[in-house]
Formats: sequence, C-alpha cells, structure tokens
Amino acid sequence: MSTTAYPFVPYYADQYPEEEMIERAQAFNTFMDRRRSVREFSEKPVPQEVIEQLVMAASTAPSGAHKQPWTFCIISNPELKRQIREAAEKEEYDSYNGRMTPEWLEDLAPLGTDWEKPFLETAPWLIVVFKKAFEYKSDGSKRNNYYVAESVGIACGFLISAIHHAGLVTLTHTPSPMNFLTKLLKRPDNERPFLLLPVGYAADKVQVPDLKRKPLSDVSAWYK
Ligand code: IYR
Repeated sequence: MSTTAYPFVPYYADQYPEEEMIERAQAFNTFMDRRRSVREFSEKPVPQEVIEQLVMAASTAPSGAHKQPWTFCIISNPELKRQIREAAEKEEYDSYNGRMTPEWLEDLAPLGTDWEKPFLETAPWLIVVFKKAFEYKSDGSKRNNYYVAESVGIACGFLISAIHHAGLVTLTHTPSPMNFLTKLLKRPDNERPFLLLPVGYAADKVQVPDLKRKPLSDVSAWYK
C-alpha cells in the first residue's frame, strides 16, 4: 500500500435530469462558441480582483501528480509592457520576414496578423504563463514535474474560458522564440515561457474574421 499525503473526502458531482443536462450542454456550447480571439483591445482598466479570480480558476486545472506546474506572471506596469512589446515585435518581425515558411504565411494570411503587436501595450493586463519543468525543494534539490505541457495547456484553456465568462477578451500570443520573457520577468531556470495572453475589454466596434468551426462529424469519430 502506498502512503498518501491527502485524506480522501466524499465528492458529489452536481447531477441533472437528462433533459436539463442536454439544455445545459447546449447552452455551454453556445456560450463557448461565441468566444473569439481578439487582437484589438480597449485601454479601459479591469480590476485586479477580476484577474486574481481568473488566475485562480485557471489554477484549478488538473495537472500531472497534482504538481500545478505553472506560474502566471501578471503585468500591468506600462514600462514593462512597452519592453515586452518591443522585444516581441523584434522576434515577430524576423519571423514574418524569413523565419516562417511561405506555407505558414499563406495559412495565416486570412487572419490578417502581422509582426506589429500594439495590444501588448493597450491591454490593461498581460498574463505570461510559464511552465515549470521541475521544482526546487527548500534544500535546493530538484523534484520532477510530469506531463508539464499537457497540464499547462489545460490550465490555459481554463484561463481562456474564465476570461470569456467574465465578458473580457484575450488572444493566445506566441512570440517566437519566447526566451526574452524569461529575462524581462526575471524567471528562475526551472521555468519556461509557454503562452502570452493579453486580457481586457475588446476595442470599440472591433471586427474579427468570420471563421467557421468544423462540424461535429469532422472533429469526432464514434465507436458505439
Ligand atoms: N506568433 C505569430 C504568428 C502566428 C502564428 C499562428 I500558428 C497563429 O495562429 C497566429 C499568429 C503571431 O502572434 O503573430
């Protein structure tokens, strides 16, 4: 028998009659389907308390051996945002002008993205998610984390959903390479940048590409 640090406690999932369950599932799908990546932000401030709750919601994500191998760096400092924008645009300029393949650029063209990232300064908050490859224990020794990319990816999914649920917008920005974030945010060597999410209100009258999502038949295979 293995020993466990956690006592086990009863758990009761909320249950609904089938009809109500179907309605709830449909309503949630409709709500999630309304989410769009937004690249133009309003400067309107968002209370810190909201961001704190969004991050705590993200941090409820399941993770390998419950290690919660993430750090959410939360930036509102204008000078730091300016430095992040400057460094990100430098990398993005090189990416859009030679590093990305012609096929990649062709795939991106319908989305209208380019190397300029003004949202890194306009959005009131930037959240930079770091994945922790391992942990340092208090005696300085290292302890492994597991399924780190999967865990942090799921936490980011939770975060994006929480942002949408709060009536705010975000964007999964992946400046590449991202090492400049480790330096600017002075992160320790067990952390690697994973994703950058600007968070705020959408700009007035913002437009997004009229994307279509794949139907169920294209995204699923059933084995009944
Ligand atoms: N990281 C770049 C390029 C980019 C790549 C993909 I794949 C996208 O879906 C969108 C953008 C950028 O942020 O512009």
